[in-house]
Amino acid sequence: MSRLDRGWSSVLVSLDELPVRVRNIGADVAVGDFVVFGADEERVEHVLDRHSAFVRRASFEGNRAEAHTIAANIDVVMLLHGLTSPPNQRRLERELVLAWDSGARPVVVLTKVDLVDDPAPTLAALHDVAPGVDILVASGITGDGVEVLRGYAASNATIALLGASGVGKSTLVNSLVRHGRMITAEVREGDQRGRHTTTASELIRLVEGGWLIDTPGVRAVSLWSSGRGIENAFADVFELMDHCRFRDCKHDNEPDCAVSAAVADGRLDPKRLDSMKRLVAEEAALEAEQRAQEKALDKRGVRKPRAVPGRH
Ligand SMILES: Nc1nc2c(ncn2[C@@H]2O[C@H](COP(=O)(O)OP(=O)(O)OP(=O)(O)O)[C@@H](O)[C@H]2O)c(=O)[nH]1
Ligand SMILES: [Mg+2]
Ligand SMILES: [Zn+2]
Repeated sequence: MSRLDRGWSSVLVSLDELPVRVRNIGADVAVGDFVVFGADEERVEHVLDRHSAFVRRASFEGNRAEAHTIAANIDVVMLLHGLTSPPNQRRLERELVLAWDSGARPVVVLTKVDLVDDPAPTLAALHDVAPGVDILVASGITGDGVEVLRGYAASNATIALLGASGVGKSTLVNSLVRHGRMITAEVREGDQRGRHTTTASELIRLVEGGWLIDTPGVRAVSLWSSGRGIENAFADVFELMDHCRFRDCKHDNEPDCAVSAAVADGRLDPKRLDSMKRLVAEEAALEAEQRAQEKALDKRGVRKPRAVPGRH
């Protein structure tokens, strides 16, 4: 599935033909999905199991917890942050939880390196909240760092580019494919906010092999699936937790708490600990909501499968 518009899926049948447009009434499809459609090319009939998927909680529709799959069957998730804005550690932490839960490999890309004198302070700030994750700098305008990014598509991998509106996702896609295909637009002077230029996710082929998925900028990244995302995204804190005296330590005032000790001597930012606790609580609340919803559906006898992506 190469592009998703309201009610319609564009499906690539072969590399030399234009995509076929089919209706996706009732089908839960996302860009990157492999789908089966009827002989009459009318509608998507079946979506094949995904090996990975980047799923967030959809913007609140009433009170229901709904999943929104941004991209499916991806190998690498590139989380883009612009160097022209102050580093947003809290946003990156959230994105990393979702990225680890997607089953794909997360990579952080700091864009617009041509516009700053020294990317080092931002790099350092984000490095602290991204243990075990590559952080790269690039410019979609000058092409700096783009060759390194292209390397992540080796062996025909699929890369999804995610990030707030205006960070330069489409500009980077254009630079990676070497021809200006995606439409881009200038950010607002004062606050660097984008204008939500890209409105549909789209799959684009790299001539040397591999695929890119450009996505519309999202403002909010709310948690959805709960696998080992938090554990991976906060691997540094979990490592400390192994050394607390009590297994059920809350890291508040307990004696021999390795986490509090790390906060006290400056090895762990207390804001990062708070942030992790908030995400754990958000995940617990979501799980409770999902359970309640499933129960309600069971009662009415219409059980809807939960969109939890498969893991490697
Ligand atoms: N100087 C410079 N400008 C950039 C770079 N990347 C993006 N821009 C500019 O930033 C603006 C926004 O870029 P887009 O590529 O449209 O951003 P986007 O992330 O696709 O935004 P949405 O589609 O709205 O989500 C455009 O004016 C780009 O020219 C970069 O590396 N260097
Ligand atoms: Mg765009
Ligand atoms: Zn503790």
